[in-house]
Amino acid sequence: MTKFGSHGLVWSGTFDAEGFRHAVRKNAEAGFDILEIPLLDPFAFDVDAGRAVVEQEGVTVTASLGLSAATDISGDDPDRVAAGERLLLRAVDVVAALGGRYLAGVIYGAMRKHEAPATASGRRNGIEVLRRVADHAQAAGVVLALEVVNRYETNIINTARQGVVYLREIGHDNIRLHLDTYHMNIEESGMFEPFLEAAPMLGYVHIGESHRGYLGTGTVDFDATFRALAHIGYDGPIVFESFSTAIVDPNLSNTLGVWRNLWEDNEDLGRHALAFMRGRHRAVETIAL
Ligand code: FUD
Repeated sequence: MTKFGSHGLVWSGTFDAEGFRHAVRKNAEAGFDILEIPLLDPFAFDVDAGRAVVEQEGVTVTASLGLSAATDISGDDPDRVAAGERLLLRAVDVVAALGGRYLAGVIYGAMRKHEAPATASGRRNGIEVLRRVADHAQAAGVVLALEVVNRYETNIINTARQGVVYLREIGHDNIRLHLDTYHMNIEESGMFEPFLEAAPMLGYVHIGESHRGYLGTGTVDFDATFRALAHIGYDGPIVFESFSTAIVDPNLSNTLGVWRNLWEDNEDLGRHALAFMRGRHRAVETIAL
């Protein structure tokens, strides 16, 4: 059975014990099976409090993050590369402690606008770190999923095809691809073929609209998206992601350029998103039968 989730920033801008519990409850009330925790600073996350929330509320979590300039593992500054490796190892430990199975997002380099292409040596640094982090994750029962994002957020992988090449280069069976319809809508030539191309490596999917607001009110071709997911028999997490100035995490919101208020009522947004995704998902399943 396909599991649907939502990104934590739909519900809360903070992920201390109180913010986390609030997000978990709202996420469950809206009917989602999974909550994705934005784990940009895993050292600030209170693991004991987090574990208590998970046990009390009975939620399934995943986590995602984007590295910063100070933790860019795909650069040429050894201190930053080492800091990035420490951060990723800690993020894996947090996910494992919460009983989660996936660490996703821009975990292969700094999530920001780069002013130049990645260097060959920087790219190699990132790959070496990822292999070690993937070993550590594998031992902890956590899968890494590298998110393909648009050109303003990485200079490493902007398309599914580049993601496949990159994963082959890394050559680690505990690293999967993470595709996001918002980014695909900017960089890909369509929404069907990239999923087919990524199929054998696809481990995580974000469903986001072109303006990152209500699903179905922008330009993303969700019919093609869900047809492709059904066609390849994708059965991993499908997580709704949306951002508005109504809920702000100063770090993540500023990095992603969330300057517009696309919604106020996150309960309505979440319920709508789940119904929308389930509806498309069922429609293509019915056709496939
Ligand atoms: C970034 C993005 C996100 C990000 C994650 C961090 O544009 O799409 O998935 O990596 O939200 O929590």
